[in-house]
Amino acid sequence: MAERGCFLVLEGIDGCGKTTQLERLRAWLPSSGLMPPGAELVVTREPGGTGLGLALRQLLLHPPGDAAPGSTAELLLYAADRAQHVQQCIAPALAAGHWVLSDRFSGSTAAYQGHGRGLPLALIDQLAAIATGGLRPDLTLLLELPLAEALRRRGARPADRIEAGGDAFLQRVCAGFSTLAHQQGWCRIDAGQSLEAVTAAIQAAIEDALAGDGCPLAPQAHG
Ligand code: T5A
Repeated sequence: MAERGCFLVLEGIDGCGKTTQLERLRAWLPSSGLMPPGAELVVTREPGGTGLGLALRQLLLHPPGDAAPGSTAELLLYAADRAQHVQQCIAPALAAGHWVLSDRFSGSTAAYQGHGRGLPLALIDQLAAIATGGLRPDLTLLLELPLAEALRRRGARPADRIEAGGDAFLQRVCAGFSTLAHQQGWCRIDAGQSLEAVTAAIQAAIEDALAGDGCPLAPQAHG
């Protein structure tokens, strides 16, 4: 049986550069010498890593007419997306020895619905345990960027429903991410540097985390 693969997650406020860095990791990781022979890299995201998830993503970010969810329904829809994502995509890939790199995971729910919307973090942890079946990332990398710079990078692109929550909401999310990183031992990356410097910092963090005994990496609290 193949050794379980490694599960890596990028987190951060909208516009911090996750998608850009994910593509750079997609190109770098398979040739980095870190992955065992035969292991493939599965690159995915939340919400929307499955067929069901794509439909939920549309409802969450671009709901039609009066279909916008309230905060509790929003929490449950993100949890449903994650449950399907873990069951259909992440867990089978890891079990087959492949590596999974996800743009967001449970940490986003704690930051946006917990710290941002003010829903109880203990409830969110319980829901995460149900949705993930206890699966945790081996390494969570937080791309930290001040909100003002994230908004500047978004530029004229229209805000989705979550981004439209306003600056105070997004500021709570930013602060929440930093608190979670501290509490849960995530790796913090200064995303305000140049693209190349951020990429180098991420690669060094992954190499450091893998140094020694390889994957699974040192266990972290719920990520
Ligand atoms: N959400 C998600 C929840 O509320 N709860 C949850 O549980 C989950 C899972 C998903 C939304 O759902 C919320 C959070 C989100 O609001 P999304 O469409 O998946 O949203 O997108 P975001 O994660 O918001 O991603 P974005 O595309 O908006 O931002 P990224 O991916 O962080 O940033 P990126 O790479 O697109 O870069 C943004 C711009 O900055 C430039 C890029 O070229 C681009 O123009 N850039 C840099 N510029 C200068 N220097 C650098 N170092 C740069 N890096 C990137």
